[in-house]
Amino acid sequence: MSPREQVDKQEVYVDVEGRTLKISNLGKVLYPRTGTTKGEVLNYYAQIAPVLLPHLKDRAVTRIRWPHGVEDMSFFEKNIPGGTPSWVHTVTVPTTGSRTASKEDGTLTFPIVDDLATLTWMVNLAALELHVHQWTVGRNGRPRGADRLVIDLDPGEPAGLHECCQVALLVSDALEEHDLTAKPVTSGSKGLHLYADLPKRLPSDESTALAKSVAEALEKARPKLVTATMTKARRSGKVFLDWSQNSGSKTTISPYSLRGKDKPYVATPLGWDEVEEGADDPDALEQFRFDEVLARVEEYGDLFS
Ligand SMILES: [Mn+2]
Repeated sequence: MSPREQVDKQEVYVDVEGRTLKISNLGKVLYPRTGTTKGEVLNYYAQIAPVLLPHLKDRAVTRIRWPHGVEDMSFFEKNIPGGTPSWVHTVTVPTTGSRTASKEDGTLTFPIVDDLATLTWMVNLAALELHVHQWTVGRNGRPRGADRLVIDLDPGEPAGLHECCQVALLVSDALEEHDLTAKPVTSGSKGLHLYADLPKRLPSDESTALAKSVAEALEKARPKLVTATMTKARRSGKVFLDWSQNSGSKTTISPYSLRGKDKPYVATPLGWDEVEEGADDPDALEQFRFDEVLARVEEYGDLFS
């Protein structure tokens, strides 16, 4: 979809793995600060798909859409939108407790992004951010337990990525005591996410409890650097360990998803050597833009695999 005459048209039809998709407004600028167009966003997702799709596999996806670009309004979307093609795979789950935005029958129907056609269809709707649950969907189409744990490291100013790296090393050691190996990913926003594959699936309330106990133990051990409490006022200069994203109703930005920030930053898997450098040197690590992430994958492969 690169030829200029196509870019200038409002709508083009593209064939993606045998599906015909109508793609619109390729020239529309979605990131005004960098002039990044919807065509470039679609191109990023097409190029990153080989490493992104395995991490979206079998997971219900919540999207954040910016129809008029990142300087305009955005909205969260859980249910599949009207006009969803019949070939898009979905999972329907009951809405319980804190789950909101339910349909009248008390369920939510999420899309599952398991191929390039579904990814392209979704990104064409200006779904810049793809957020996934930590539980997966089984072959029978029903939700299973969580297969991984996530801890979200959110820095409270003036803390930043540097402090997140220091705390990530502590969290990694703490998880190792539970025989869990942490994998670091920049959030594409201010912080860092740590994931650990679970040796056996856990109900979401159990993985949440495990993450909470790790966070609270670290808060106790390093109270000047770490907080496990949501309250913003208590975060100043510290790193908040958000354990709550393991909840069955919550989602975290997927590795390799773009963010709807002022620049096209991406949630980027890191090597632990990079985290160590980031912990030593405040200037060593910054959030990565999409072009940098494509170059990293070219060079290192998928650091999250
Ligand atoms: Mn966060």
